[in-house]
Amino acid sequence: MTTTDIITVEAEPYSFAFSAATCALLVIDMQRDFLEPGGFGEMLGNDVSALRRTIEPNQRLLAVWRAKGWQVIHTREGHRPDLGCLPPAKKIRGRAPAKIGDPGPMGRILVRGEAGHDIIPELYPQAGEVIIDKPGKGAFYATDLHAIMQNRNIQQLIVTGVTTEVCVNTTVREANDRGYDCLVLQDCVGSYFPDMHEAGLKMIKEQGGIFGWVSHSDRLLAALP
Ligand code: TIU
Repeated sequence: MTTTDIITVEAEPYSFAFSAATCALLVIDMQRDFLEPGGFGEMLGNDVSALRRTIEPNQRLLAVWRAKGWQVIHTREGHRPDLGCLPPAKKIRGRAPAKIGDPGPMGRILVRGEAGHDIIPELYPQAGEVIIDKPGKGAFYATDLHAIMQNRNIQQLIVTGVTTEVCVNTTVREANDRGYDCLVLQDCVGSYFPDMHEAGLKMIKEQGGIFGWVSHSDRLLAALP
């Protein structure tokens, strides 16, 4: 097998084909503030166990991907310490008592450099893996992700992370409009809300895969050489 050989994964609405040379694993926002008890997500009243079920399958996939030497990109949602990249509209949205930039249980909420903003230890990036710090829900908006993908000739993304209907969906839509193919792994993405998770996956794969493909990490792993 060479990295240019085509790998075909069973997926919906039909099989997804990629070559390892032009594909990256994109792990979205697996941050302590979203996944850990005591973080921002839980402070807002959410059940973090719904997200934590994605940790194990992501670990399994990452281990295989890394062993093959294939490309990995991580993202983190958050803002500069001076909050210069935080739109006032985003700060006040939701009328929550604790806002982005305020002190939280793991440092200032969703501020770069704070403990809660960082990626959970179970999926911590390794040397050589790209980390994209993004101020929005989508990983392309106001980041250099598109440039990095162009420079590395990445044309397809295997997408995992949280949350299915927010940052995963926004990123897949942004990628689709830039001409990239995305395969979303249903067991490796999660939402605080089961119905939103299901709807988020459906929106991607309906209408002939209008934004991309949906599969399961078991199917992807079974397809790998
Ligand atoms: N990463 C991500 O999805 N950020 C969010 O704010 N998600 C919510 O579900 N709120």
